[in-house]
Amino acid sequence: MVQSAKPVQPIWCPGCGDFGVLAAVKKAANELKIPPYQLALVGGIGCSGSIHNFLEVNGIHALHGRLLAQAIGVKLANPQLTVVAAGGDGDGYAIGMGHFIHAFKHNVSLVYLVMNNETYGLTKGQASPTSQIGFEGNIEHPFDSILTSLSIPVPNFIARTFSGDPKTMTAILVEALKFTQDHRGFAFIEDLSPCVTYNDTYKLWREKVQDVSKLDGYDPTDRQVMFRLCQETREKGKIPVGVMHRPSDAEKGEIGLEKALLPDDLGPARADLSIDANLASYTKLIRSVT
Ligand SMILES: Cc1ncc(C[n+]2csc(CCOP(=O)(O)OP(=O)(O)O)c2C)c(N)n1
Ligand code: SF4
Ligand SMILES: [Mg+2]
Repeated sequence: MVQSAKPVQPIWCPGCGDFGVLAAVKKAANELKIPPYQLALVGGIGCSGSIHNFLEVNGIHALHGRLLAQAIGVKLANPQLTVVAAGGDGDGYAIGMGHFIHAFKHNVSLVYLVMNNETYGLTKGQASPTSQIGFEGNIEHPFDSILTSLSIPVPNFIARTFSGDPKTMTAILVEALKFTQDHRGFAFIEDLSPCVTYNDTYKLWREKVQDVSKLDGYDPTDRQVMFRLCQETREKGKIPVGVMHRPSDAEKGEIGLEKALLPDDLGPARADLSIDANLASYTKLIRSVT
């Protein structure tokens, strides 16, 4: 559903980590001076996915697990928009997992922001793909989105942030937004965003987060190094946060899929489809089928 109404007050529980994400989106958009009409926010289904209702921007409430498909459609329809897809860990890593993996490969220039609270918040706290063993009877190992994304050899931007550190989160979001505005491809950020009602992990995550940029050998242009650092950090019982992949200068350039498909920057939303402007093409098309 495309939203045109004025923003409303957040409906989140007081203290929900998603407030930190909302504040970071506002600050980053202000810092980059993105006017509301240039920003499109595609929300998933879940507490997190309602974020677009609380900002005066172009907003779409997508189907559960399908926000990336819709966000990609928005960017390809109008590549001049800055596009952010925002949803939960259930939305992105369960029903939406197929779209998640393919988004790295498609490499369309948009920011995908996953608010990971290790639970299905909206439906009252069931286990999600990132839940720890023992949470609500969960007996499966938690999924790690960063290790997965580092294993896909496409020059995407990859990061993990924590709602308890809004300053760093805003700085990383600014970098990710710029990356997509420069048509450099897909930018993925997983934000650790505690659900204070069903899985309050604030205290635990404060103790566990490890800034990867402080680790010996940190090099976000080298996937192998970052995979090893993240894996070692996990084995020590810590959660790696920070920028995990930032393509090297050699990989720079306008390589987002929208550039390959629409080199003139004009998507169908802004193209002149009038008969006069396209008479030669229409004639050619009709002749080819008659
Ligand atoms: C197709 C479909 N399946 C299931 C649901 C029920 N449902 C609504 S939200 C949700 C999960 C929300 O969890 P998450 O994506 O982690 O978001 P959170 O609420 O934690 O922010 C589910 C399973 C649905 N709305 N649509
Ligand atoms: S249920 Fe959890 S995720 Fe949903 S608004 Fe409340 S604290 Fe946030
Ligand atoms: Mg969730």
